[in-house]
Amino acid sequence: EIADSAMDKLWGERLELDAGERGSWFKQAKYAMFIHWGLYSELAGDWKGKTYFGIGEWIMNKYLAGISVDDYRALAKDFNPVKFDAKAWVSLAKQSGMKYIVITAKHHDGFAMYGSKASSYNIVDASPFKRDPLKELADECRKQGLGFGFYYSQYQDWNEKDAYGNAWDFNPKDAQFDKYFKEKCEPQVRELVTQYGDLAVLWFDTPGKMTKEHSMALVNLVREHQPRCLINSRIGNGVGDYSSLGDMEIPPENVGGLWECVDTTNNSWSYAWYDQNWKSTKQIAKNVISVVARGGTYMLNIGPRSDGSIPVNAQESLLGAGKWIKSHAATIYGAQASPWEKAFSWGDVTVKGNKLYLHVFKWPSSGKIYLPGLSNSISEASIIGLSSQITIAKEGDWTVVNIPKIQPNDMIPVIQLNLKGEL
Ligand code: JFZ
Repeated sequence: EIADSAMDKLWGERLELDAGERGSWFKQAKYAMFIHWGLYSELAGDWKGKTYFGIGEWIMNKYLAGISVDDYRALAKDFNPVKFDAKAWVSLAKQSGMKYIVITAKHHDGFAMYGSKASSYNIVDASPFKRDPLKELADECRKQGLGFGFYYSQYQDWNEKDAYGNAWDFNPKDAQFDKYFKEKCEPQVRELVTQYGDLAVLWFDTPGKMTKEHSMALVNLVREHQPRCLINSRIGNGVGDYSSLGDMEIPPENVGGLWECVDTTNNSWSYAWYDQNWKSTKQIAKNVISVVARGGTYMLNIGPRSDGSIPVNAQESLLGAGKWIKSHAATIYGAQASPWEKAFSWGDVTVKGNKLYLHVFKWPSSGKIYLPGLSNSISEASIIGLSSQITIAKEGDWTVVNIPKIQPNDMIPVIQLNLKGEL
């Protein structure tokens, strides 16, 4: 539990944002991979034999293990992800149905996971690995046709005494944020937007007390070099392109504007040795559907180990969900929010043009699905990928969809209704 009142405004706020034409690809993509990977992955939630449950990438922080800067920096000497395989990571995302990848270039701990000239505290210069894994990922994403983007902690940097939120004192009196900003933050963001090809997303985090000038300086830097790159709302001061909602939150009702829900495959962002709470294949598919049905994008995180391997349980759940998503692609990619604005007891609805997609999470044993207030008549009804018989009846204001009493053989069956006329 983080109690410091200085943390109050750290997370940022929910805003309705829209990037206009620049956001059109985002409305299509709908599903992305988030990756938290850094020196904290090496600790995996454990410091000197004690486990700190919860937010593993925060383990250095004074509210968790309170690791000194020197002790933490020493972790870099052992960071050697010999099993890292950009091709395998990108293939996993692709086969899971994800359309872009966002990875931690620098988290709050301040360690750059790429070759940075602006700070020698980076994987190429301070670790035995010597390679730039993020360059390899960027190139591989381009090769396999996925988008690529960076997470960058612009405000908190616990390695820098001038950045907000150093390891012991969140707001030291002699801190000169502008100095950190000019000497590390800006130069590193410049590296990221100039040395890795086209970026889909620059994902900032915990804006805290960022001034509008500082937020805008980063926005302008991104725009100058990457005019098509989207910026998330955690840049602060309302100047982003799309809104990142609170972590792991699927909103109960439709949300307008461009937004995403960020979530994890288990309960942790970074790799945690103890966390086996893996989401099932069905849960992941359900979450993708539910977020799309509310109007958003789902960005689902994995936490690779420090050796570069990805827990097999995470891979299996993702690939299982991917198999379902790929065989129901039309109901997810580019689909829009449910006209009913919230979920039904049996499932949830997405829309494309004059087509309604009824995703049935809990098959009703009555063999009937009731849709309230739909005035259109229906020209065609089917179950995607199956030849089951479906009939439609109207009972007053209700449209009754008559389906088989037994669930057809699909993890989440989808009933497609083609409407006559506009929705
Ligand atoms: C931030 C980070 O502090 C955390 O380590 C992780 O990277 C996560 C994705 O983002 O934590 C947050 C940020 C915002 C909220 C919650 C946790 N929020 O808005 O609810």
